[in-house]
Amino acid sequence: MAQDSATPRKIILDCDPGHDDAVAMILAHGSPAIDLLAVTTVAGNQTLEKVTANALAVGTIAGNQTLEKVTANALAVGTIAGITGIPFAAGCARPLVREVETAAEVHGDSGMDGPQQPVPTIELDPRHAVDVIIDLVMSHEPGEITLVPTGALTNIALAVRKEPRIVSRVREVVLMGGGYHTGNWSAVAEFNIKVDPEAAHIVFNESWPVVMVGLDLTHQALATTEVVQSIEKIGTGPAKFVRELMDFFAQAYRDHQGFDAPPVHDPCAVAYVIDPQIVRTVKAPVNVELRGDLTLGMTVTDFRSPASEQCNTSVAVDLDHDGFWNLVIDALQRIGEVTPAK
Ligand code: PIR
Ligand code: CA
Repeated sequence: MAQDSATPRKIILDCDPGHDDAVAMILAHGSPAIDLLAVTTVAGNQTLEKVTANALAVGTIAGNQTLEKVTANALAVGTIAGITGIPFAAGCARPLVREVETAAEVHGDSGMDGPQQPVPTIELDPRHAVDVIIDLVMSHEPGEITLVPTGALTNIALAVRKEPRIVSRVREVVLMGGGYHTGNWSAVAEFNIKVDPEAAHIVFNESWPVVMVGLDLTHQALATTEVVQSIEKIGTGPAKFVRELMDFFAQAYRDHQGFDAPPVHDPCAVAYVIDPQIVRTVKAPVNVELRGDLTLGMTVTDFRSPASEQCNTSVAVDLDHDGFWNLVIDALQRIGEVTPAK
């Protein structure tokens, strides 16, 4: 039912690739349950320039060329199907109020260190990401488009301020960010929210449905040795690329966060859109702390009593680990080997 390709869910992926953003792009591209309308980028894991280049590179790999072929310069660059025919647009280069903060120790100098990156064959759309988001939402029927932000919420917040009518037209906002239990950028705040808390505040306080796929959930999405082996077995260029991303991410998470296996955050938000059975959620009010000395960017979640009818926020609590990774593996299998340009 959830994999019904007859009615794929239309999404806009707003990201900051990022190892796990890259996997989110690949899952969205390869899943028959998703119709990826656009990829937009926002500064976060690295500068806007770097994450945008990474988005183009991932689009190229997943859709057009194997990493090996590009690396070896054996074949001419092709421009065939894959993540083509959709806009890739760059958005905000810095948060609304605060200075840019990147996560270079986890994602490396390029923002996506590890695998060798191909020369992108995808061209950047000349429009600003905020305008691409607004144009797409306004030109589709109400309830058709789901926004999936996997970076700071700067672009989404600006889109709302520029064109408030998007709020009632967006089906839901399924974001990777926050958490109700623990942080990763402070004791209580998660990176995507902490780097632009004002933007997050705007997004959580609009009346659209918001699903917070936070660290409570994504720390269950571990790329274990078995997972990495199954990805390796696929044997294609894109699978090798993901495997190499996971190797770097694993090392970074071992060195800097004390994790045995890395949590692959961002595709969890896409997985929820594909099949909500894989990501169990609970309705609860969430608000973003903007003033605390110790708690800036905390997504304060109120579990005291059952949420009211008007509550527009829900939080992800339980992941079906195997179901999740099967979606990623299935997407990679469907993408298959990448054929050279004719
Ligand atoms: C930031 C990230 C991941 C790990 C650290 N330590 C910092 C990025 C991921 O891309 C994800 O979207 C989110 N931000 C997890 O905090
Ligand atoms: Ca991200």
